[in-house]
Amino acid sequence: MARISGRSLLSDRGFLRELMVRMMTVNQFEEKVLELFGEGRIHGTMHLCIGEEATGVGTGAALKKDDYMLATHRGHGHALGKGADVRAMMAEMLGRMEGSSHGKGGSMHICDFDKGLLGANGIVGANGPIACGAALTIKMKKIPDRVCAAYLGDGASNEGAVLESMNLAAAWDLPVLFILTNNTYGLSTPLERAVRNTDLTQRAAAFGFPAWECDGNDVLAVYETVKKARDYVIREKGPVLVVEHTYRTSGHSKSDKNLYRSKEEIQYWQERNPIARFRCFLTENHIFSEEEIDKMHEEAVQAVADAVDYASACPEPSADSLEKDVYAGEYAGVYGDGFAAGAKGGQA
Ligand SMILES: Cc1ncc(C[n+]2csc(CCOP(=O)(O)OP(=O)(O)O)c2C)c(N)n1
Ligand SMILES: [Mg+2]
Repeated sequence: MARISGRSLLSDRGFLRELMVRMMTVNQFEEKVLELFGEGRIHGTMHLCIGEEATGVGTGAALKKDDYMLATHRGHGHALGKGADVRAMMAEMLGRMEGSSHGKGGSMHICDFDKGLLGANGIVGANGPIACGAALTIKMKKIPDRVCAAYLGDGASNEGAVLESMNLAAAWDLPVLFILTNNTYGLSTPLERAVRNTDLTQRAAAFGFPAWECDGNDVLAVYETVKKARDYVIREKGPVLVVEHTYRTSGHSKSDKNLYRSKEEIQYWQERNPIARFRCFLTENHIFSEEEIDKMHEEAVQAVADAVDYASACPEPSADSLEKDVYAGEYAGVYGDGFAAGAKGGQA
């Protein structure tokens, strides 16, 4: 089993504990929503990040609270990693009023503005342009020490909108941190069938900005790499790309029958999952005992169980609120008078 980096962090037990509890919470959240979906309590579809827990948690830990962040369709771990409220997320999954989008969005519309999470997005690649907008706000308002982190998948990295955003962020010196989670598949297509050049860090070089890559199943490597990249964005006032190599052991979405990959391949990665690896690291280095780590697991189980109890007791949105919270019009003022005038005139 590959060694985990991060020796200099060994003495910060509180931080290491927090990383582990968060990864376990992401994992428990995923297992629980899968169960609730099976019981018919969650509608639509959802994309789980089982096997990728270190990417959202390691990245989120390296971002500051006020940093903006945009999650993908596979965004539960991104959101929880940034500190999003578990109860509000579960309420959203169950379609309740107390959900982060008042129960009208579900899995792909999780947001938490207080934590900088501007939203998850079901449109593959859309985070690129939105990140440029958020980063332009940071730049124009001269907000100090803030970046906008945009998650993208390996599949999304071939979208025109993403490549155009990378160019724009570079040309306009925007503080965008592109976080590319390379889980080696875009739906059922392996990376090497989608591109000739599988070195995704070279995307950044093409547009004139730096990139770093890391083992995305090693939570400390992710944390250290994103921290270094964030520092660069702040110091140099321009974009950076981080490529986090990982693997999704869950299916692409609820309808995936896993026909494009072997059981052996999935099992290989299950054995290298980030939570098991971090457990080994913590016990082998005598930082925590097995019993202490079991307690962390129990804490995560409890947090998710509490969220389900809370969400189950919340009301569903009423039928007469069907159009509320759905269209941009009522928020037009947020974007300034120009947008509001356009919206009223039917042109927005
Ligand atoms: C613009 C757009 N095209 C296609 C889809 C359908 N779709 C949903 S997820 C997905 C694969 C995305 O792959 P990747 O970016 O690698 O993210 P991953 O699912 O692996 O996390 C596709 C093609 C979509 N939602 N949006
Ligand atoms: Mg992918």
